[in-house]
Amino acid sequence: MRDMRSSPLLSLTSLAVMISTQAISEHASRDSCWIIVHGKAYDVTEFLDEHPGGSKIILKYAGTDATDAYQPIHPPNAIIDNLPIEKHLGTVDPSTVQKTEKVVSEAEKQRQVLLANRPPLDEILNLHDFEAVAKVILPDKAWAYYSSASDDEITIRENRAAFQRVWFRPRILRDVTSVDWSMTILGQKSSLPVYISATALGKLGHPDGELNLTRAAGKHGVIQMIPTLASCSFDEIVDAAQPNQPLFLQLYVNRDRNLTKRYVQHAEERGVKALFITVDAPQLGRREKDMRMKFIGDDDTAAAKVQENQSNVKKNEGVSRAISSFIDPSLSWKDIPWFRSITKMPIILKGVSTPEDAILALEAGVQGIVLSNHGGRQLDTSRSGLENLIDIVAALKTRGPWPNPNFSVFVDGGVRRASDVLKALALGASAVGIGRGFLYAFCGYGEEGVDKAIKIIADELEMNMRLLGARNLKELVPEMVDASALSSHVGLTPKDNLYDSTYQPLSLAAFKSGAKL
Ligand SMILES: Cc1cc2nc3c(=O)[nH]c(=O)nc-3n(C[C@H](O)[C@H](O)[C@H](O)COP(=O)(O)O)c2cc1C
Ligand SMILES: *[C@@H]1O[C@H](CO)[C@@H](O)[C@H](O)[C@H]1NC(C)=O
Ligand SMILES: *[C@@H]1O[C@H](CO)[C@@H](O)[C@H](O)[C@H]1NC(C)=O
Ligand SMILES: *[C@@H]1O[C@H](CO)[C@@H](O)[C@H](O)[C@H]1NC(C)=O
Ligand SMILES: CC(=O)N[C@H]1CO[C@H](CO)[C@@H](O)[C@@H]1O
Repeated sequence: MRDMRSSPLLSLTSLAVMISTQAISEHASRDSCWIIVHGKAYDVTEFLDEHPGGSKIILKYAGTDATDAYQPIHPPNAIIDNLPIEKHLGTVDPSTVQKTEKVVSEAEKQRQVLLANRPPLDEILNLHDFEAVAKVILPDKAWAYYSSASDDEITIRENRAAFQRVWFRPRILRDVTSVDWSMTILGQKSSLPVYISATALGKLGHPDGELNLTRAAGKHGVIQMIPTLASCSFDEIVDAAQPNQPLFLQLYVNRDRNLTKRYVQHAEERGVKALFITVDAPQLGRREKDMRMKFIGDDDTAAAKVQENQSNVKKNEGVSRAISSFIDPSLSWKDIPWFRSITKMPIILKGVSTPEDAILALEAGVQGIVLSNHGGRQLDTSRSGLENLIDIVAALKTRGPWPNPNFSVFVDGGVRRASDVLKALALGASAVGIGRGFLYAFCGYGEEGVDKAIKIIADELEMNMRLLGARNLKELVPEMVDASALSSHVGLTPKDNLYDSTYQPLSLAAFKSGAKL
């Protein structure tokens, strides 16, 4: 059967077939499991155990339409690309589809009310405000996936705290009437010394997914890094961009290098300007808020009509793990020459933490590195990118001219204020990435939210550069900051009230409701 996978004839026949919902509903068991996605029927029986998210979630929709559950966490083509063609059963006969009223849960109704009553945009004064709104209006699963970090979430909090261990040493009387923060990132014009870092699964938080991020970025001359695991397809995102709008691509490397090669070369053909290979995620971190949410969600599967054999079921492990099993943990320095052979795009390694690896990257001939701990989502208690910047810049200075026009050093993690950006630049960063700040902006307010986030950063940059006495980014020098406390992991930092009020503490395993002591 398997060799029929590529038969175009079969593909044409199966598309022409019309199947009634009645016929599909008869395949609602582990032995024969059909589902509907985007109006097409698929036989997923043999795929059940291969599904990265486990079989249970598919079985919940056995014999029925799974589109609503599928859509936010899979690129549109995932099922088409992953199932052999003989499992593509055909098109669902529309005349057999019952137009049922969707049952809206109480929680969802309440969420809609809160969404309608969110603060007007002109009352949003900073990036923390977007986060506070997102925390209230996002479905629980989306908030858990976005806000979570690994293990005890020490690193995500350290990412913020590190900025507060760096203090300014402002210069005065420099005629700061006009200040200018425009620059280029990897040769591309950028209106801010900030780019939008890749965050997966935009549709969990907003029905338009990543697209309004792309539009706002285009409007304001900001560069967006497209995630491999975007909810919208790569081409949808590129189509939403303006002609010549620079875009970067974040890459998770697939075990099947032919797929990786095709993906990278397609991106290059479509004009993507740089390839950021994520190197800190051979396996995704355990993000316990996300994992717990999955367990809570599983309660409604009790109602699922299909009984699972529990000993067969892999434990569901949250959205993160569900989507990431294709990532190749064997990725190594030996692969870098291969990447350089398949693309002319600049290659940047995202997720470097040590001077040793920074030097290896330089020697491997890549064009830059991102000092990042993946927003605290990977190795917990790893240091912040900002702290690593100090050692890494010192090491790179011993290997040629600094700043090196051919080797960029980016930093991300915990950036919420322009003052954070300026500290990183003063300490030698080429530019800074922001993940959650922009993500939360579009969750709450779509394209306008991202417009506003960009404007907030620009306003803060203007004020802070004036107060710091830097008229342009070249004038941001290490002498403008006191980073002497940065590597001290003891002692007090001032309380970060805004951040702390949106930070959701982890919780422990919960007893079943109704349990009596
Ligand atoms: C919800 C979410 C999803 C992310 N997905 C990816 C991803 O798919 N690939 C990747 O390289 N980094 C990913 N990141 C990490 C970001 O690119 C970036 O390193 C991080 O968000 C920076 O920290 P910040 O959120 O505090 O700005 C993700 C981060 C978040 C919050
Ligand atoms: C990858 O492509 C090469 C050449 O096109 C082919 O020989 C090889 O079998 C392919 N590998 C996989 C895993 O498909
Ligand atoms: C459940 O699966 C286990 C392991 O595959 C098997 O030994 C057992 O017989 C199954 N139980 C039922 C009720 O199907
Ligand atoms: C940067 O690359 C160019 C072109 O390869 C080279 O001529 C130049 O010397 C390099 N500069 C540094 C500082 O390495
Ligand atoms: C919420 C939001 O801003 N959505 C917008 C996304 O972009 C499309 C097209 O520009 C708009 O129609 C939506 O309103």
